[in-house]
Amino acid sequence: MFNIRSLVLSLVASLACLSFSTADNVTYDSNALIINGERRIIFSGSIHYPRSTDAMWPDLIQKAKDGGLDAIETYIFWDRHEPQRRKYDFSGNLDFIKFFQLIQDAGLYVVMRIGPYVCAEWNYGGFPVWLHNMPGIQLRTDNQIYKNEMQTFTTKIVNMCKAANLFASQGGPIIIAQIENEYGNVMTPYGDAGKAYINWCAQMAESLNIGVPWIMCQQSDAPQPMINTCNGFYCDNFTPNNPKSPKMFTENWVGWFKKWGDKDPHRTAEDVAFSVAKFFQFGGVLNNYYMYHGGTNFGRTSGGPFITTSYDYDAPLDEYGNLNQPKWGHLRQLHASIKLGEKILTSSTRSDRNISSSVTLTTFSNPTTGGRFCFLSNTDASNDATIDLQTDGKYFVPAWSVTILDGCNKEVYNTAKVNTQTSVFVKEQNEKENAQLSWVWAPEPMRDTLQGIGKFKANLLLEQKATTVDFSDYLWYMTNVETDQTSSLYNITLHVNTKGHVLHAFVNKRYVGSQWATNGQSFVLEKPISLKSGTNTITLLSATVGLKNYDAFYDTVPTGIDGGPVYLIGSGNATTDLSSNLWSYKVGLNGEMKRLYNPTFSSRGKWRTFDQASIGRRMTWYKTSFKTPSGVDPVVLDLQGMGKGQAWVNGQSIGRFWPSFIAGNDSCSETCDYRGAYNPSKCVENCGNPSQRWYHIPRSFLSSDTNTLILFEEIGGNPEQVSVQTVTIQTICGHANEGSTLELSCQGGHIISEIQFASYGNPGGKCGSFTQGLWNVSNSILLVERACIGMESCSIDVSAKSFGIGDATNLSARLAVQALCSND
Ligand SMILES: *[C@@H]1O[C@H](CO)[C@@H](O)[C@H](O)[C@H]1NC(C)=O
Ligand SMILES: *[C@@H]1O[C@H](CO)[C@@H](O)[C@H](O)[C@H]1NC(C)=O
Ligand SMILES: *[C@@H]1O[C@H](CO)[C@@H](O)[C@H](O)[C@H]1NC(C)=O
Ligand SMILES: *[C@@H]1O[C@H](CO)[C@@H](O)[C@H](O)[C@H]1NC(C)=O
Ligand SMILES: *[C@@H]1O[C@H](CO)[C@@H](O)[C@H](O)[C@H]1NC(C)=O
Ligand SMILES: *[C@@H]1O[C@H](CO)[C@@H](O)[C@H](O)[C@H]1NC(C)=O
Ligand SMILES: CC(=O)N[C@H]1CO[C@H](CO)[C@@H](O)[C@@H]1O
Repeated sequence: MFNIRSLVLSLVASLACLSFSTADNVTYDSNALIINGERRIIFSGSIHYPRSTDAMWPDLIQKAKDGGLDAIETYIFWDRHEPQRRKYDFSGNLDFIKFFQLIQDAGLYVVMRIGPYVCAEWNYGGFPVWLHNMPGIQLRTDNQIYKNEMQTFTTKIVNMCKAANLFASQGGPIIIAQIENEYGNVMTPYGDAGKAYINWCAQMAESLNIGVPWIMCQQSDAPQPMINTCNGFYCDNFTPNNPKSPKMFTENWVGWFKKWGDKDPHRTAEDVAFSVAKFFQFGGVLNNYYMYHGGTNFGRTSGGPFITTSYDYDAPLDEYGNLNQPKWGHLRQLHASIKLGEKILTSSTRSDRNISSSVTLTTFSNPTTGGRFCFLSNTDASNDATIDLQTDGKYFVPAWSVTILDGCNKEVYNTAKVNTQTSVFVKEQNEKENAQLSWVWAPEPMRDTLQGIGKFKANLLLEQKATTVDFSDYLWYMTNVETDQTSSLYNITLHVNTKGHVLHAFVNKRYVGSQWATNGQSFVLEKPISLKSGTNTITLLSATVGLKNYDAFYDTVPTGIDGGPVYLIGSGNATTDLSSNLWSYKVGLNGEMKRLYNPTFSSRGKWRTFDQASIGRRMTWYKTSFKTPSGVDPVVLDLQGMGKGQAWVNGQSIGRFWPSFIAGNDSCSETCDYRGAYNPSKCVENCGNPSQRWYHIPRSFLSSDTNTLILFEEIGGNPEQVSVQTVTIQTICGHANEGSTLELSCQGGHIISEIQFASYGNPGGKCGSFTQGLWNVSNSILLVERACIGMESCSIDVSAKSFGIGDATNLSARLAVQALCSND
């Protein structure tokens, strides 16, 4: 049948296309992304829009641009956008269209990784849990029910982008899109169905006609024309499966994620730069930092089990959006240096010459223009090298570093020579009104559940996420046990097998104990209990702490008591199996249902005066108010002293907290050697302290004056220690070599108020403990003070001339500075 409406629509659509003369044509070959005929190398960085607030986006995007990025990458988070089937949410920090438009306004491109499986240490890998409950469904395989849902969601996202003209082919910023995610890593157990699924993904994606290339990461058998790409710490050895595909590094892990109980990960700026430089040395075309800004897992979005609320990732922009120096600046200089060679790198033949077993000179030369660009790498993890390139010069290449030679004869960058400032942040409490917060508290109403009264019943122990549909972290399992005169009532053990993540047990309304496994996996709770004659009520509260997000069939991994078994073990090991008793169930906490976390509804709670007895209570709500700290510095909540729970500011969740979970104290060391292959246990910090003590309160969550803070405490803590603080840059340090410029900068409107150390000569030590060397220019401090005091930022020429000792450049001379930033 002739369809006049679709004809009109397609006319309108083609007219719309015509009117966008700025449409970008994105193609590629093995050496370049080609945008409107221009051969490009692309630096990109991951910023996940729901891990910050829309108010933070413009600043993050600007800092990414200032850092020398061409593009911003993000996943699309299905579980947030479709929390209930066919009920969508694109509001607030889920408005990815606005995020993309802001990126375009800043003049940057977008790499859109739809997934819609995203992993990302995100709750359930980004899948909505209702998907799991659809009858007959199997996720990430050749299953029609799943494929229909995936196609419906993917098409919706693509259509939203098309409607807003966001694809480069329409004049928009999106230059690349991704379907699926790291499927190749887990594909084998899915067998032939997995292979069929990945082919279907490719065809489905292609059929959406977006006019820009599609990629699949970690998919070595990616069906054409999908471009397979690499994720890891180093990808210089990676080769795409099609010789015509550009070599792309979709996830260069700049640090690592953190779990409750973990130390703080740290990957050095030198090693990240080494990884990137080597990638371009061996023909890389696009490098994406995962993450560029990691941000925060607000609410219950963290994956798991046991991913922390902070997703800082040791990224170039820290959790709060501050420059993480020297990483941000060192990479910025790297980008500028590689871009010097962009034309040559994207249009030349490459030749490698092994100078020794660990030193390689790579030369890109353009036969037409005669232009040359070189990388000189030293992959030895302990020995520096001095390389004589004859007429092209002599170069000192430290161990585990790459030197970039513009024109093959001028060192413009070395990955191990850091010329960027280090910034040291402090957290401080500075509003006198907030010095002593005054609290009230309310017990979580548990009368019903402690009496075994739930909302529905079953003769088995249910799997948790299928039962709660992840509406809450909490599921109550309750049953009754009758004892007659002949049963023994004492010395009984309650024995519960659970798949995790945390379990609290009560018998006859009395708390008998809690337990969890250090890794969030299965464990057995065994507690001595006493029964009474007659009816006894056993109440078990199971809590999840982020649903699993990775591995083959991860989505089917059970949580909660799921089948148990649950036993009562009496004298002589007489065992009563309660697993197929009649169990009563209730999803969530009464306080959650009443929305006690929301100031508008919190009057539904029975708030009581705080006294010493209010400290250390399990299953307790706490409420206070605080004044918004002045200024623009990021605001954090110091939850030292609290146990485990969730925190809300003015009704908005700032995430789960668990500061009582202490990181092990065994593997931190004072020194961190950037040399040698990185792994997440290398250079860790914060041993023996809470895995996460501070929790970000985005300023957009705050009112102009007074705010309500509400905590739910599950295991007991002391709110008297809680404090509202700001994150302020305090000390900045810089270290630069002869011939370079040392740039120093405070952030957030602060100025340089004191030069604590300055030495032009051969100073030693590091930030916080610089020392004078064997020689120095005695008025170094005066010269630096003159250039910097009272300034937000300053730059100093590191040369003999500017330090007044003539023109003779002393190649070994360096300048080290330590300065204080302050408010006035
Ligand atoms: C896009 O560019 C490629 C070459 O890079 C060219 O073959 C193709 O015709 C161009 N397409 C459009 C629509 O301009
Ligand atoms: C240089 O050495 C590496 C191994 O260290 C080898 O893979 C590569 O082929 C060598 N390149 C040349 C040009 O000899
Ligand atoms: C319970 O066991 C302890 C030893 O484990 C024993 O001393 C005590 O008498 C027992 N109580 C009863 C009531 O059986
Ligand atoms: C009860 O079982 C435990 C562990 O299975 C065992 O160590 C213990 O000896 C048993 N006790 C009796 C009295 O059988
Ligand atoms: C490290 O932790 C262990 C147990 O967590 C403790 O016994 C030990 O004293 C701690 N060591 C230091 C140096 O803090
Ligand atoms: C240059 O550096 C050396 C040490 O490497 C030092 O002894 C010498 O005094 C310096 N020269 C000048 C002109 O400062
Ligand atoms: C070895 C040397 O020259 N040290 C000098 C460095 O500068 C300070 C003043 O800033 C002098 O006190 C040292 O003697």
